[in-house]
Amino acid sequence: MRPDDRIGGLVQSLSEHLVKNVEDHLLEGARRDFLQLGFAKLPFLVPDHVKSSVADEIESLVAEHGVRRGMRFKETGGTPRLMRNVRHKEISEHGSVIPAVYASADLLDALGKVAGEPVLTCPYEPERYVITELEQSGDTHGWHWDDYSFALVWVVACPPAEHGGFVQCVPRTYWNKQDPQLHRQFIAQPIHSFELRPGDLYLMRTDTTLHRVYPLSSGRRLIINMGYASQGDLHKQISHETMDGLWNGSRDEQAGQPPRQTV
Ligand SMILES: O=C(O)CCC(=O)C(=O)O
Ligand SMILES: [Fe+2]
Repeated sequence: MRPDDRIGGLVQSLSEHLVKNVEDHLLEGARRDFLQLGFAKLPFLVPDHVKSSVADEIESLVAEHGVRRGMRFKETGGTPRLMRNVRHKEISEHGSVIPAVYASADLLDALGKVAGEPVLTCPYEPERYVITELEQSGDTHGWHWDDYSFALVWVVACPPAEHGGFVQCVPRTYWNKQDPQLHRQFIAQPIHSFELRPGDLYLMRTDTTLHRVYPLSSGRRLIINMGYASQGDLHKQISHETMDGLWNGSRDEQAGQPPRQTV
């Protein structure tokens, strides 16, 4: 089979699965979670063989193009990012399954039912997809918000919660990049925590949900984050300090200071 036919076949079988197997009550349950928590697990959204093809591509991209990073951002209160990444540029140059699945019209349509509003491909390309691997003790994607409204995260590897790697979030919070006040957000509202397993997907309202990945004590966690925009995002002035810092080199790295390993 030619590569293009294989990718076309995968996108087609994702569409058929979404139409035939993903019943409305599943999307309605996810919609309720999403409204209440800013987070909804969607393991049923994608058939197993499409998950495997995406996972295989992620594994080979991280092996070939993964770059170790350690950074902190004042815009999120100095929280750490200790991880290995593959950026949009390398994924779009060397990947084929991920870019095709990302743009599937039927996938966007299903996500729109969970979000309760249209879910659009991200106008800022570096935020479309990023692979993140946590591989060392203390690795974490520290507390932050994202610039765009939605993230669909596909979990390829994740340790049991005893070893960290679960997601925590505080919905209905607003990002003031000049003064993020993380402690005030934690005091004002409860933090919700969710265990994830390999094969899970989740959708998060990432611009108004403060979130992080609990630091790993052992094991390995590998995900791809697919970022999507709302219609409102298209009219906002969005600055990209944390994304540009994260994926183009860090201030800590540039200053030659290894980040401290704190939680
Ligand atoms: O790894 C995760 O589950 C979340 C990733 C994330 O928040 C991000 O890439 O912005
Ligand atoms: Fe995020």
